[in-house]
Amino acid sequence: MSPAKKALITGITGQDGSYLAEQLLDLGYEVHGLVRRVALEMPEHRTERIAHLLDRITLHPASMESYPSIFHLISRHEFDECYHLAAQSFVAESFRDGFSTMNININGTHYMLAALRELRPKCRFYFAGSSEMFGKVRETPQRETTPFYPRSPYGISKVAGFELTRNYREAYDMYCVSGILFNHEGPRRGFEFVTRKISATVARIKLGLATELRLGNLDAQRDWGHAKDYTRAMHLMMQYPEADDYVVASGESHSVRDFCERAFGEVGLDYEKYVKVDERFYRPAEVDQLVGDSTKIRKQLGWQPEYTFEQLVKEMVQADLESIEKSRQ
Ligand code: F7E
Repeated sequence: MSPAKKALITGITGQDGSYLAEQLLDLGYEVHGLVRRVALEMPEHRTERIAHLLDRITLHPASMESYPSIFHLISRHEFDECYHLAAQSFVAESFRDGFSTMNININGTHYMLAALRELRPKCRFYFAGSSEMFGKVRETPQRETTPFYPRSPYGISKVAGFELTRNYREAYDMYCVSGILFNHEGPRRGFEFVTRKISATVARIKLGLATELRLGNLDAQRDWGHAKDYTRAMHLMMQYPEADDYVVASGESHSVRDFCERAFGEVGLDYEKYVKVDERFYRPAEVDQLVGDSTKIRKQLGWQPEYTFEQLVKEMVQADLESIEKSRQ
C-alpha cells in the first residue's frame, strides 16, 4: 500500500477548510492545518468548525504575514498537496481596511509559493481564486477566458494571487492551479456574509428573537452553490495530470431578494414584512451580477454539483433553527 498523501490546508478553520479537511480525511489523507497562534490558544472559539476533527488532524501555528513562520512549517513536512485558502475574504471589510487585505492576501500567497519553490517544488499548490475577480463583468456568463475587472481591494488582491500562481506555474514549472470559485455557502458560513446573515435572522425572527432584517443592496445577483460541492472541486483539480485553472459555479443567478424570499418562505413568512434596506450595508462599488460557466471542469474533470439553490437555502435555514433551539434547551 502506498503511504497516505500529506495535505496542508491554510485557512482550515474556515468554512471551506473544514469541509475540505473532512473530505481529505475520508479519502485517507494525512491532514495538516496552518492556523494563527491565537486559534491554538482559544481552540473552543477559533476552531469550532473543525472541533470534531481535532484528534485526526495536526494543526501548526504560523502567520500569513510572516515568511519565516511559513518557511519553518514547510521545511518540516513533506507535503504532497497544499490548499491555500487563508485570506481576508469579506469584501466589505476590504473597503474598510484595504491595506491589511492586500497584505494578507497577496503577500500571504507569495510567501506560500516562494517557500514551496525553495523547499518542496514537487508539492501541488491550490489557490483560492474568486468570481470577485470578474467584478464589473466583461461578458456573461463568466468563464476562464473572461477578462478580470475587480471592483474591491479584495477582488484586486485575488487577481494578484491568481497571477502569482500562474507565474509560478509558468516560470518554475511548478504544479499550481487556481479555482475561480463563485459564491459558495452552507450552514458553516460566517455570519457577516449575506446568505448566513439572512438564514440566521430568519431563524431568530421565527423563534421570536428578532423582529427585522437590515440589508444593503437587494438587487445584487450572485451564483450561489454549496461549499461542500466546491471543496470537492478543489480536490479534483489537484488530481488532474496537468495544472490548470477552472471556474466552479452553478450556472444559476439569484438576487439577494430571491434568497430572502425563499428563506423566509421556508418558515412560512413574507420577507417584505421584515426586510429593511439600510444604507450602511451598501458598498462603495458593487459587483451587480455574477453567473459562471463551469463547462470546463464539468467536461474535463467530471465535476457536478449535488446541491440545488433551493436545497442550499433550506439546509441553511433549518440548521440555524436547529442550532438556536438546541442552545435554548
Ligand atoms: O455579499 C449584497 C452585497 O458578502 C453578496 C465571499 O466569499 O463570494 C463572497 O463575496 C452580495 C453583495 O459575498 C448585504 O452587496 C446586500 O452584492 O455574501 P457577500 P460577496 O461579496 O459576493 C466571493 C466569491 C468571494 O470570494 C468572497 O470571499 O450581497 N448584500 N446586503 C449584502 N452583503 C452582506 N455581506 N451583508 C448585507 O447586509
